Amino acid sequence: MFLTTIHPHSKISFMDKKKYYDIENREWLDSLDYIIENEEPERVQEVLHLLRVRAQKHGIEFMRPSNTPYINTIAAEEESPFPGSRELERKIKSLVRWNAMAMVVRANKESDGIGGHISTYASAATLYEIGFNHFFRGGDDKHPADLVYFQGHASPGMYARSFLEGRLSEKDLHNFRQELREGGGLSSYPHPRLMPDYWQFPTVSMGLSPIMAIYQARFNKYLEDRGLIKENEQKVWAMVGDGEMDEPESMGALTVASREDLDNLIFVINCNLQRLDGPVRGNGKVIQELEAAYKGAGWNVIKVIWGADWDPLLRKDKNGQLVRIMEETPDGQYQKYVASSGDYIRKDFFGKSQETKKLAENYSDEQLEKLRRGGHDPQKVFNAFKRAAEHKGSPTVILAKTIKGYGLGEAGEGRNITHQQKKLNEKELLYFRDRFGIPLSDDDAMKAPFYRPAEDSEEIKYLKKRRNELGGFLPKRQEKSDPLKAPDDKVYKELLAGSGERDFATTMAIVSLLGKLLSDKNIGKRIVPIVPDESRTFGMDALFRKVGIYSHTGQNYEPVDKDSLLYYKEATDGAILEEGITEAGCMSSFIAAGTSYSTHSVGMIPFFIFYSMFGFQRVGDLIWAAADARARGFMVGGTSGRTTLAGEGLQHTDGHSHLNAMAIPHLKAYDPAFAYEVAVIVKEGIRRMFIDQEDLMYYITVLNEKYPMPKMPGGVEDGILKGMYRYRKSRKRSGEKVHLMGSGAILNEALRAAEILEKDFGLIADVWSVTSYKELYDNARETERWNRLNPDKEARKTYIEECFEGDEARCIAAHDYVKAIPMTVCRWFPGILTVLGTDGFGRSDNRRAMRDYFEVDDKHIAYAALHSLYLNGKVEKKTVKQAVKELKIDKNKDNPTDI
Ligand SMILES: Cc1ncc(C[n+]2csc(CCOP(=O)(O)OP(=O)(O)O)c2C)c(N)n1
Ligand SMILES: [Mg+2]
Repeated sequence: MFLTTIHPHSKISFMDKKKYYDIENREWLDSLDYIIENEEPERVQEVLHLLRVRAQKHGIEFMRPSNTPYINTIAAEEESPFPGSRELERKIKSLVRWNAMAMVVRANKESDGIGGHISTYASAATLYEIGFNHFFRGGDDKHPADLVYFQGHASPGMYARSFLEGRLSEKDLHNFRQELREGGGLSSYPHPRLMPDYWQFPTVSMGLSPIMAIYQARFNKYLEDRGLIKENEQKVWAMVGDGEMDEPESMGALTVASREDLDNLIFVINCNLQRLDGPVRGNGKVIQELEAAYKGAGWNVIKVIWGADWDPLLRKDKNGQLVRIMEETPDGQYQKYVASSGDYIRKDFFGKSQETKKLAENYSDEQLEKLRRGGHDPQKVFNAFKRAAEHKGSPTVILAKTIKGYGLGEAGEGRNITHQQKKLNEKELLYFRDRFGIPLSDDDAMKAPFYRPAEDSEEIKYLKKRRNELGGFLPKRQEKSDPLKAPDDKVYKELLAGSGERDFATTMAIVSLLGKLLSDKNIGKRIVPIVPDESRTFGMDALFRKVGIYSHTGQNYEPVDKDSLLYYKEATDGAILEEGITEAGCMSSFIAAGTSYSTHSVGMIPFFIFYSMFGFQRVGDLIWAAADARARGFMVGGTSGRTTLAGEGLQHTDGHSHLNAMAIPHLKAYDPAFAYEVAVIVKEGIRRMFIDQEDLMYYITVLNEKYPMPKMPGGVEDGILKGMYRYRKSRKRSGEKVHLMGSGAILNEALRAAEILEKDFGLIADVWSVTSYKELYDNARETERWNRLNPDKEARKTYIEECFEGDEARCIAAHDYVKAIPMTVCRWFPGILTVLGTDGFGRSDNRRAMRDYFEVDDKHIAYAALHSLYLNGKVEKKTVKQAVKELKIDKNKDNPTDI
């Protein structure tokens, strides 16, 4: 049956080459069809594999081995029948569409420029409705709720559905994006901080939702593997955009999901081929690009490209000409077809070959215009979701092709402007009404009213029944979790007692405390240490053996250091999340663990320990999202301080994470100097977050500089937590007085400066430990606000003012971060606060050299104190001049911020 007798280069060289190839193609395809019809799929795969190997042996590579043809993954004949009422679901979907559109149109009519998005949900409606009617579990006795990451810009669709479900009122919808109205309004996007009973995950910063979903799905398995929750069928769904896939966070963690066999994870990527400005891949094909990437990363990929109208065409496409054209047509051109007439589609698309031209002959122009994309076909989408939900062994991504602004017609369907479309004129509203059959008169429709059928209508009954059967409504967030029991106080004992003569670092203090907390009978199992490949840097390797590194599959190899005490132990019930070099991944795990009290009603205590420089500035947006998500936990910035981390230099030495931290609400930020301060802060954090259940996060910077840790003096706990306390009260009684405020390792510099000032210059110098400028700042601005709003009442004092009550001595603040931080509170200190800090790029050198360079060492603090007193008229000019000489202050040295 093969064509050996008519080889084009031999006997029938007269034949037109193309014709010959057509025959040859058909022969090959017929052979393949024969095997498909008569053998198992594995046999088909074997033959294809053999062909591929043979070709590769001759150096013929396949361009995209990870790509399948540009058609649906699920063949039409494999599909299961649709299990519900297509008709009723279509009607419900139309009503959601209408109300979602009306929300945006009305809000913008009332408040011009208030914004909102119509076209995103318009393209995704079928994906969501299939999810809501058939898959997304709401949580009941039998099944926990699925965790769904709703695409931020599709929020009007979610609100509109909740309106039909009777969960939101007309007034709620009316106040979309107008949250400050009386009675509140609906937040623009999913924000648990703003709607804590409704939204679970903040998703609107593109890329965060995919990475958070991956680590959430992994965390669910972690909880199962550690016996903290029962094994279950809970799914994590991430509903995301195709443009969003450009964010590095979106694609950066795909292999985590396949490596960990996360078959509880499903991504649904709405491939409407457009992002904000225009096409996602005008000259390429985003679905094919994503397929290759996801397949390469080990995901199960389901493409839903064509609706059922295409099935007969594809069945008749014997020579594969239609699929060839489908594959050769770039996305930009597909977008053009959306906005074109049937006549154009006939010529430009089907007209590319004789066979396809013929295929289109029996179709009217209107029929060609209406040929549906897969993502708008409920039957196709249902089957994709079903297969994804049933798939075992790997995560699944559904790539659904849709049209952005579907149903908007000339107002924006497939148009480049559609993302920004917020207003529809009367004609456009009537078009929308007709297209989706909304039962409104012309006059009514033109006012874009919200529309909900009667409670006992078929639509509402159906919709409620479906949700009831799936366990309840979504989106939904709950805060049900039992408060944890405080750890035994003995875990803090060693740190409170100090280290005697022994040099110790605050990093060692927190790691030692972490070890003790992990062994505590009350909360040991709830502690989740998270590290981005820095355990050894922080001396955490002792924990490897003790509690194990989590790995779903355990340890399938013999660790090279098995004989050592601290070997690299991976275990299915391991506690440590050793994420590798991904701060974004760690932060996503932090969010999953830190919101576990809500998502699983199981309070978990994450300790994310990282290189402080690669924290706030690297993953600041995820930290912001964590605060929005109401995550609770400890973030620990190790090797912090611009001059305290020796040797590493510009990219490593952190002198500003506390400045970033300042802007984050509900985040406590501490820069402790001593081990006992660390103990007091952690103890309080556990109490407030996990016993009193406040939605807070704690950021604690720890240092790798070693020095003897003092025993905790009496009565300082309150001050440690409020941000400062007097650590050393001068025993001198005569002389001019100064207060030296030190933080972190710079507190030691302040202590040495105090000695210099007392011994060599006859001053009285008290030394304070400032553990948190953020606390001081929060207290000061809140007090000031209260005073401003209560002019008739006696003014309250800020904590700083209370500390210096009746004491007018000048203060010098020195720390290892930028000067802007103490300056935020300088107003409440007596007189003028002198601030020393480490603005500028860091350097690699030893601590002494760097502290001299940045002017935060003992001598610069002492000098600044004298100078401040001179400005205040308390010491004479000659004393300052003498100090320059004696302290060897270099007046001509470079300004560290100039370089
Ligand atoms: C990190 C980030 N950058 C930019 C934006 C602004 N933005 C909002 S939607 C959007 C386009 C989204 O395109 P796509 O993901 O394809 O979603 P679609 O609306 O097409 O479904 C952009 C750039 C954002 N929200 N987050
Ligand atoms: Mg898009």
